[in-house]
Amino acid sequence: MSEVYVIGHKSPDTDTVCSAIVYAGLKGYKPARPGELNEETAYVLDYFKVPAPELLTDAAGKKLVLVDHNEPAQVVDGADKAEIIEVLDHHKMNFVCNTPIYIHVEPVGSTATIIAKHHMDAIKNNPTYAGLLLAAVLSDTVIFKSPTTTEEDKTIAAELAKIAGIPDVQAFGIDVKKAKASIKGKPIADVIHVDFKDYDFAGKKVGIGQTEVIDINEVYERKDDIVNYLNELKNSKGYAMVVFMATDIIKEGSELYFAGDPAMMEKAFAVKPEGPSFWLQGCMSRKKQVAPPVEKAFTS
Ligand SMILES: [Mn+2]
Repeated sequence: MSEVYVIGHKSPDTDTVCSAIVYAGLKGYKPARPGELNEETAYVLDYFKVPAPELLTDAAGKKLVLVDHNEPAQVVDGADKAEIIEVLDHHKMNFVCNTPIYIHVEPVGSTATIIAKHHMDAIKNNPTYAGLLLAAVLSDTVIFKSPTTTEEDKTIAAELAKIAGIPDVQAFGIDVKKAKASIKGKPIADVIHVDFKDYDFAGKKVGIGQTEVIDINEVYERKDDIVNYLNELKNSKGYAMVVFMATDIIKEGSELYFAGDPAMMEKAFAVKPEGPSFWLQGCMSRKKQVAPPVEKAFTS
């Protein structure tokens, strides 16, 4: 049998990378990533002394397990010429397959939660896997502050922390988040693309990026750069709309920058934008609070 790669979404994040590593380890497959690690994930892998998965930018001819995504626009290049044998995810389904395959989706805060829940017996004896999965749960749920968080995420995180020997889950979560929660000195293109997802909403290409910061003022200082870049991206890459969420994890809200028709944003969020951005208190989750209303605005 040819080798099976377990791979997460483009602009890989901690959940996508750690889930790929652990699931591949449990199944005897090979972990891979479709792009560069972000600083947070690099911090986590370094913390647990785990090497980065192999970089795979063309999956043509490979057998794949997709973790933490299923939107075709987010899948590694070449996947249309690959054989996808399984999908393990916690996002809404936008996936069509012409043969029966294993699909496992649960509405929980991270893919890591699903893996931990169903493989706890094996993870019990592996503090490194437990630590990687714990970091992924904390990352995706923004230390349980995101509205995507479920009771199951919290219970499983507590169990993983015990196995990994991490006494203070909150403090560990803040260390993980801090690793990339600043945009100081970074090129705006990098800030926007480090966590950027493409969607197809009723045939329209929409991109939504997100960054998390400890202090939103460092974002406000670079407002003009952000707005110019979003407009340039929209016009050069054929987007109908580009949105950038700058999420303040302490204030628990996001400044939403956009390039596109303001009427669409008004339709989506019931806020009349008075410029190229607006603040949404309580908005932390692209998956739950931004992508669905934008999709609805485009389809209704
Ligand atoms: Mn995830």
